[in-house]
Amino acid sequence: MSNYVEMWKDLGMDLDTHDLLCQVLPTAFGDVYLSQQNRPEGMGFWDFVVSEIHGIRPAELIEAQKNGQKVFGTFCVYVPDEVVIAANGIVTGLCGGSQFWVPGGEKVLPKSTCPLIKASVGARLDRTCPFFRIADMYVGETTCDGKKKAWEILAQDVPMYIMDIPQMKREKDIQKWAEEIEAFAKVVEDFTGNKITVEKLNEAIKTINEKRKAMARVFNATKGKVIPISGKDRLLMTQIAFFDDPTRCAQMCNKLADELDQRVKDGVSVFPEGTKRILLTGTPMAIPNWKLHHIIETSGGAVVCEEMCTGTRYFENLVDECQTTLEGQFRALSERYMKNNCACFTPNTGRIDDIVRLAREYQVDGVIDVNLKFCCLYDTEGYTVEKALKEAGIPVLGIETDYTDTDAEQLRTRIGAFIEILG
Ligand code: BJ8
Repeated sequence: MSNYVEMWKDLGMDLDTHDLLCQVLPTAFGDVYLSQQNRPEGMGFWDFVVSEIHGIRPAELIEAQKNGQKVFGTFCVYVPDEVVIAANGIVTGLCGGSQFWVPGGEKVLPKSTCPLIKASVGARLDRTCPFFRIADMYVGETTCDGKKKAWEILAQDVPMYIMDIPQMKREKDIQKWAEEIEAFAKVVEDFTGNKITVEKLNEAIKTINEKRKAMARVFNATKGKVIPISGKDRLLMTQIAFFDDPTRCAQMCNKLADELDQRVKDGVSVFPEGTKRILLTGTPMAIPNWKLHHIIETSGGAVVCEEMCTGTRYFENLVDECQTTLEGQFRALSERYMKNNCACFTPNTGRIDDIVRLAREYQVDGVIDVNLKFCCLYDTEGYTVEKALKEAGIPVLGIETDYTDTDAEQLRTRIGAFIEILG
């Protein structure tokens, strides 16, 4: 990584501890990513971003702050980026995906909290993540209990706004979410000092729709027999999409998708024929959580799609661009975001339908339903997911894991055995 020490010092980071993280990341990335053969050239952009992960984008954000822009840190795909962008703000994802941050979270949270929450809180409290230091405001949501309580801790030293998400999807819930989005828009206007107009919001809606379409193109490339990109590479693209500038993200994804389309035409696959096609479903995989993809793709499988928030839930469904009033736009945003299917909703039949649909669209041989330890929502929903898949005649394996490597060998054995029986 280039020299960003002065910037990290100014951000009040714990440099000694942060150095330890900077030392392990390149090796982990080399082992998991650079060891792959015949990667698309377009992945060079994402490799570069990872090599500068705590430098290049944070430096851009700080520059933007100097020019008067505000940075909003978010933790969930229900928070509408469009509203922030319409007020000339910037959104950055903040979810932690490394075991490195978990002990810091465990200092204040019960050990029986999901690793995603522990890592996110640890990254903030240990002062080892520049994105947490840079964000002017955090935006939480009332999805799961662990997050709700974590917000109270994070709110102690950063302005925190919490969106109250409905737990069902009736008409009145969709209307309620539209009202929550409107209330959030007012907070964003006050915080940035910028008015959200119909024109600005429409422009922001189009920007994020373009990003969604570009990401969808990359995913579409793995629907056929030829698999031109590994699941690991596609996951990296998705993980970084949460941090990057949305217009640049769309450009880079489109460029990658062009290359993948050409590869498909030329019959260039990154996996040998007969590799088993896997759909992953479950809890999100925040950067740098590459554990499961790596195990699957070095055990005779290829992850061709993720029904996850770090997957299809992030980009499927567009926001209607034809609304001419703010009220109509807030409603259109609500309708799109409420099509997301998080396990915090009840009933959540939309997610079950999505999984079966995606399994067919991506012609998978089997589904792996993954749960982050202590996420009781996805764990419980696993029962319905597995039942539906069995009824549809699609093989399924349910697993639970965390960010440590202690279960890696056991997972390798179970996943290897599952892949063995497919087809
Ligand atoms: S929309 S999945 S990003 S809430 S894994 S922290 S649910 S205990 S991350 Fe999520 Fe939004 Fe839902 Fe997606 Fe809680 Fe479960 Fe942990 Fe989770």
